[in-house]
Amino acid sequence: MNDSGQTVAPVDDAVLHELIVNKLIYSVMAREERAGPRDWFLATTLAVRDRIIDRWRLSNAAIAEQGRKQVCYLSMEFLIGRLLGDALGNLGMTEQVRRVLAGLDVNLDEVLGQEPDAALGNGGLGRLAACFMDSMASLGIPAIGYGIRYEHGLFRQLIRDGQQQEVPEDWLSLGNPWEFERSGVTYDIGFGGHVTQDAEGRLEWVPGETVRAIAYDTPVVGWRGRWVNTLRLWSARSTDPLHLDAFNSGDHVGAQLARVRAEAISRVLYPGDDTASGQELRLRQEYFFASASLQDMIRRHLRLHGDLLTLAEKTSVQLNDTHPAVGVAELMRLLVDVHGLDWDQAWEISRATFSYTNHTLMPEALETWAVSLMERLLPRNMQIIYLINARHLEAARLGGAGDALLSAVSVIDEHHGRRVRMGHLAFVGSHHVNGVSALHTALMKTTVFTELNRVLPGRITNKTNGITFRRWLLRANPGLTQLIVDTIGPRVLDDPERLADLVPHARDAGFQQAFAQQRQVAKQALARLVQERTGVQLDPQSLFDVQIKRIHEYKRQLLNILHTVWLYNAMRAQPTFPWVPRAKIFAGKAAPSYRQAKLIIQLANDVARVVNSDPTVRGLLKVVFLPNYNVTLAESIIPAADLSEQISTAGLEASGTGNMKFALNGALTIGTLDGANVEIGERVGPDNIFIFGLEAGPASLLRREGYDARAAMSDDLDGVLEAISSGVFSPGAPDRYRGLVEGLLAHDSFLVTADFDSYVRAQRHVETRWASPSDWWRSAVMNTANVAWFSSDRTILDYAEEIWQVKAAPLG
Ligand code: GL9
Repeated sequence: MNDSGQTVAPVDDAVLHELIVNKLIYSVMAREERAGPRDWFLATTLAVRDRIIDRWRLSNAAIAEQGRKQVCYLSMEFLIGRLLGDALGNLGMTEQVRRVLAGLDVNLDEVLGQEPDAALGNGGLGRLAACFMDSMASLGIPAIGYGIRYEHGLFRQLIRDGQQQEVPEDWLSLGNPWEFERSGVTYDIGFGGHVTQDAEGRLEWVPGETVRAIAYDTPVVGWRGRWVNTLRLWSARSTDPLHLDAFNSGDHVGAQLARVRAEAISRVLYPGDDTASGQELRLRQEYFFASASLQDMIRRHLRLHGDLLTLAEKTSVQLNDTHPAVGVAELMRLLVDVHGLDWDQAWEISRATFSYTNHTLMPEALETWAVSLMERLLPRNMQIIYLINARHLEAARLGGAGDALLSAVSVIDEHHGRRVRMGHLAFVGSHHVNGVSALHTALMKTTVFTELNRVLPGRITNKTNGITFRRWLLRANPGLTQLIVDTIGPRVLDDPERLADLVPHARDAGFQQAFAQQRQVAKQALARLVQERTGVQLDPQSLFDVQIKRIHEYKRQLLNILHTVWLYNAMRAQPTFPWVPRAKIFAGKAAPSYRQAKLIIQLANDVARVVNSDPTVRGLLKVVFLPNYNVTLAESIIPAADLSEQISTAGLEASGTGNMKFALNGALTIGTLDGANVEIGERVGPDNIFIFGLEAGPASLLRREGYDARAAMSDDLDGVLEAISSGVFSPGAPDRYRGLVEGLLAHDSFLVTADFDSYVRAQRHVETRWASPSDWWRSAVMNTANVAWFSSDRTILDYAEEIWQVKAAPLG
């Protein structure tokens, strides 16, 4: 890759060699002759990290000297994956480090493979936060990502007898060379206790329990090293680690209980998927990181600017979903109770500081907390929420709102046993509220936030998601990147809009062939990986049809499996038909408590076993479920995909971001008009995407009215469901899927059967296109050429201009 245009002073090979070897000797304490790949990973990372630190300090100095406004991105999840490849790529050092390591008889790819995949997130929401961090650093937008340093990230998924098993993930077990423990940056976080009043009538919270938050900082280096931001993750420590009396009197376990309880807060990431867990520990996590982050923000602001009245001019806090929404009450507590501002002033500052991103409309995912729990765990914050709500309702009443409207916009839900609506709290406490795709934002206004939007109009705005091209094209697909650079020049590396220069090449047979050749290379690599991990042999010439994402009913992996069974039935019925050879590739994790999602994983595996071992399909159809989907695996799969499955029930996928990664790498999308698929379709053009199924309006109507699958079912679908429910794929347990099929027929909540025929037709169009390579590859090129807008740099610039009012200005 192009190593020019760097702003970090280059070192020559001999110097770099020495830097790495010195780290090996003095920091890893290994001997060159006996060092293993893990030692080299540590030594290389430490050497590269040193290159980042000077820029990091310059970035921090620039913020202080120029008094620049800073973004605080509050997120429970940062799904960052591996960092070394990112850092090398952004510093333009990949080829140099490869060369230097080769001189030491060490293979860079093997070294990169040593890094654990940091899975501090569940899915799209957490990965978005990671892409945003890369973009903010690349654009030179001063930002701190605030989150939790989970000791255990998302569970590792094993597939045993076709079923998901969860094993704890252990990314820190061998140490983390990226992070800096900041033992001087700590805050005390209270829980429980009571609220007292002093002689002047001032309220004070006396917590019953205190937990200490300790900062761990990771540098986030931007493209060409132009700017370095901080990812600051909080770890929980007990303020009372050992009851020595109890310990000395023999109670060795009891003596540590307080510590265990406190440190549980940052022990493990909740493996929830779009659903609020309703667990007390989860609320403790949310408050813990929101409070620590806001205290840190205030301390920094006072150090740099001396006066909290200017807080909103110098800081913008983005709430990534409602998980940090308790921060709205916490900032008020800090400003009023701790720093002595009067309420109205504090509220004005607070609302000018916060903005909130909504990521889902699924009713079960809208977080609420029982008032009783809040009162017990966060008594002062609960009082503040009441005060915020009282003023908010009073303003609405003065504006003419009647009882029904007041009840709908209240932060307290009085209908389900008194609960705090965290989305409402975030909405009321923010100056902007954004959705993550055009469709999603429109639906926010007509569903969950209809009434709030009426009472507080103009707050809702759209910011369609994006992805960092540096990871998802430049690093994940170096072959295709090189082809693009050779064709339209290296400027595209800095300016994704240049991708449009590929349009004239879309019809060029030579270019199409070169494009297809890169896909072939990626497919061969993926086929090797699939063989290693599952034993299934894929034909790299076959159409790689890929669905990778969390397993969820609304994402409709089931629809894809039904099509797989349809193909299987059809191939057996017409063995001589010229079928398009296809590999159906699935990967994804199910929330451990989500039974239906786990059953869908089992069905995919059962179908795979039967289809792959049936000689009558002659290898024309293969099915694989790749275990333990994560960011690293996605980087291998996406460049190898021909077809991208984005088939959620319309209206239910807020945006999707995998859809953008596939299109960027030239896969064609088969999808519903849902989330960002709509905007992808607008950009690549209707001829270069396969759209099917009910649209959001009719789908929601049908879901409300109830869909009678049995009455409307085609013979094709009937045959598919019959095969599954009669045990064709589970001969040892013929009833395994009877309930699943009966459920579909009784109440098809996600309209799987309703969209089935339309989906099968769209899949036929896919095959027709595939059968004509020049048409297929023209469409593929048109995808890559037309999705520049989905760069997260564009998304972040939109946030910066409209919501945060911060300037992008990298170091010179
Ligand atoms: C999600 C939406 O479901 C996605 O459609 C969206 O692309 C991302 C990012 O905006 O946010 N909301 C959500 O709760 N998750 C999303 O992926 N879930 C997980 O991250 C598991």
